[in-house]
Amino acid sequence: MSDKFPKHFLWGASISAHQTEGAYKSDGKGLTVQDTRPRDNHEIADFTVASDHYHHYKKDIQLLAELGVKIFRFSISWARIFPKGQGTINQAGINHYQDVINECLQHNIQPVITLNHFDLPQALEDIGGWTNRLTVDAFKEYAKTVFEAYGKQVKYWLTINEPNVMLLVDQKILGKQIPIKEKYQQFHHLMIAEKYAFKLCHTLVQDGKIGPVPNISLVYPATSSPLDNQASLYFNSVRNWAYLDFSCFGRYNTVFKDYLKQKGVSIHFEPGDKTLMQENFPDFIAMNFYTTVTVEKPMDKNNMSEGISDQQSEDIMDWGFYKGVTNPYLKKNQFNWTIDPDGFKTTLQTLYDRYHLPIIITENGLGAKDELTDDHKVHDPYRIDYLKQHLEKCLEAIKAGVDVFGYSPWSAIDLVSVHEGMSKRYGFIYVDRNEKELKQLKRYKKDSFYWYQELIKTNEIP
Ligand code: BGP
Repeated sequence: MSDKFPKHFLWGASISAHQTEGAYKSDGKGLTVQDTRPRDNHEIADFTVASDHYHHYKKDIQLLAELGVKIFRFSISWARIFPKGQGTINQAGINHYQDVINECLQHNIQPVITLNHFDLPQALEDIGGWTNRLTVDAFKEYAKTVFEAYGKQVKYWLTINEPNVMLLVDQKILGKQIPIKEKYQQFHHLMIAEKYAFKLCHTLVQDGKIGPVPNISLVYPATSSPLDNQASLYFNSVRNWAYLDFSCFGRYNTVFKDYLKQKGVSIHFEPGDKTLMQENFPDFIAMNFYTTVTVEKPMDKNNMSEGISDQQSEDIMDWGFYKGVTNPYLKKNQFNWTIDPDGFKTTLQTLYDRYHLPIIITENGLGAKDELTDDHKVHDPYRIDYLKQHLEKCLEAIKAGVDVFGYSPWSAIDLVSVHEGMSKRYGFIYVDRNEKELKQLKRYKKDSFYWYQELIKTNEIP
């Protein structure tokens, strides 16, 4: 087998609505939990402007066409379609995404649309958010509306971005602590909402394909101690498999159920949930991957609190179950996330053998403090290096039999990072957010843009 990727491999680039669009109140959009989220860190740039993709989408898509991508992954802001989360449709919101889709198709780029990426409409949060079962009904209404509006043109759909991270392990994303009893009920409601999305997509979108979007960080035991191995089993089962087992097998795994039992939590099922979950399944898995984590069994409760962010091993803490530790074998990026291309290959192999579904990588990339030079260049060899190493391992996984049909790294253009604001950039395209430039938000191609362009053109890693 050559070093080329499969013939019709879907090369792409990804973004989400709230991290790029800005225009947070324009054309009838309602507020979302990301607009109202408390920001304790002034490094976190506000989302009201973000990269102003809302007004720059034509330019951005034109740049993506120049890059050569076959797919563009973006999310729809639910609150642009339903400003109150449900009820009256905002036609301006429908029209906006129709324009974006048309623009993509004109450039032979297939949209891959995420239904919801961390930005629940605030009006639904006000009635209890995902704790309230009515939010599932509102999501059904929203999903049906967008499938009907765009289903003739858009064939690839993603459900809800990373419910596993957003709810189970990283409360920073929502900017608040969710009481433990609500947390797992919310998770169940998200799982049920996703099952409705599978069902609606398969009913309403001819030839439509839909998949879950987990963030997977493979978990290693810190040592060969049986207890550390048990800690990694629990963290893997909760963080990585609880979501996908429900999505792909229609059940929660026994380790997750035991974890809930030990925490004294139970999940309430409504009549009909069991049938729904056992009859509706995805067509593929859309995987987000950045890093791996290493855990040990926590033995000393002194000075330990519940972890709040899980991409940095040292922040992980769940007393009685697992505690994150430094992995001495792995390098880290500027933001303390481990870099683990071999772990990426292992993850792809593990995922494929567990679920037997085609995989598309919908996020992978390096967040860094990029610098714009005086002559408007961005030299980002570290990003090229990260992507190259991961793609080499991806190719090895494909050669070993894993069905990977696309790669859509994070991110197409610079955007507001969830944890670090604009100081952490991922894009192939630099967005100048200098005070002076704020009105224009000019775009500049980074070195990685040209590298990725070459890769797509040749279907081979340069
Ligand atoms: C994923 C999210 C993205 C993105 C990414 C990087 O979990 O789906 O929205 O933000 O993580 O995280 P950060 O922005 O904190 O670097």
